[in-house]
Amino acid sequence: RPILVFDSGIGGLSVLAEIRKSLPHSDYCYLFDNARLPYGELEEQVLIAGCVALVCDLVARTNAMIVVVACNTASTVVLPALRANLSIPVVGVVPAIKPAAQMSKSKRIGLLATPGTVKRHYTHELISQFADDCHVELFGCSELVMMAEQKIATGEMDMHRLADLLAPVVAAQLDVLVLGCTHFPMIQAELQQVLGAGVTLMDSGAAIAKRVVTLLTQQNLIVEQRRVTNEREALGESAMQAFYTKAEISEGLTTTLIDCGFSTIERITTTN
Ligand code: DGN
Repeated sequence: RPILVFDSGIGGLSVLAEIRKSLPHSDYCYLFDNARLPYGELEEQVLIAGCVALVCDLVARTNAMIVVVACNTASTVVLPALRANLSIPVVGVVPAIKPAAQMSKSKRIGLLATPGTVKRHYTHELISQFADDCHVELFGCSELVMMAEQKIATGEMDMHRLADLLAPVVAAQLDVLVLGCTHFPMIQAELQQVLGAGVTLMDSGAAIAKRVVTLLTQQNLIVEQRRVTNEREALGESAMQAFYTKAEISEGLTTTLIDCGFSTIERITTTN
């Protein structure tokens, strides 16, 4: 039974990479909901209804044993509805506000995420609960999401545009910046180059991987997996499937191959 990881685009691959460090021989399904990208611009109810329909359909088709919502924007609103509709564990992403506040020396930290995530009540609760001793600056930017998508599709990144977009972050003089969007670890080197070595970047990938292992261990699913995947382990590979939203599949398509570290998966994008 696979681990189903999903995001609006390539961002969740950063989370998948962390999970795979702990569970290298599991089977994975990765869902790109490109038809609705970027999630950061969507109304809450639209996001909830779309994610529930899509994920429930895929869980039924793949017999997934756990769902990882590898998207901060979706995690801020869809988890209760998903859990109400599924009988398997659902893990969400939480921006790394707590460890960032603990690590900060200057007590000036930032959250770089989508416009949706920075305005959510959920995020503000997290800040008052875990970072009340810090000055916290919030930056919402959808263009960075699209730049990360572009980088993975073409290998190109406009560093001048990136510097312009990050100018307010540089000006805020922070010592820790939370990457509260799973797309951003995919452009971590470029972000670090613009922000300089004095800013520590923190994401939640490792914490999510730990949570997945804990939940699967509690349900004895890791033991089952090892037994089932023995044959594949001997071959030194892990199975990977990718899915796309139906809307996309029905339109004019281009194909991009993404090397996600252990398997090359195909990504389909609409052209019209
Ligand atoms: N990767 C998603 C996140 O972590 O919020 C957002 C991408 C998007 O659709 N804007």
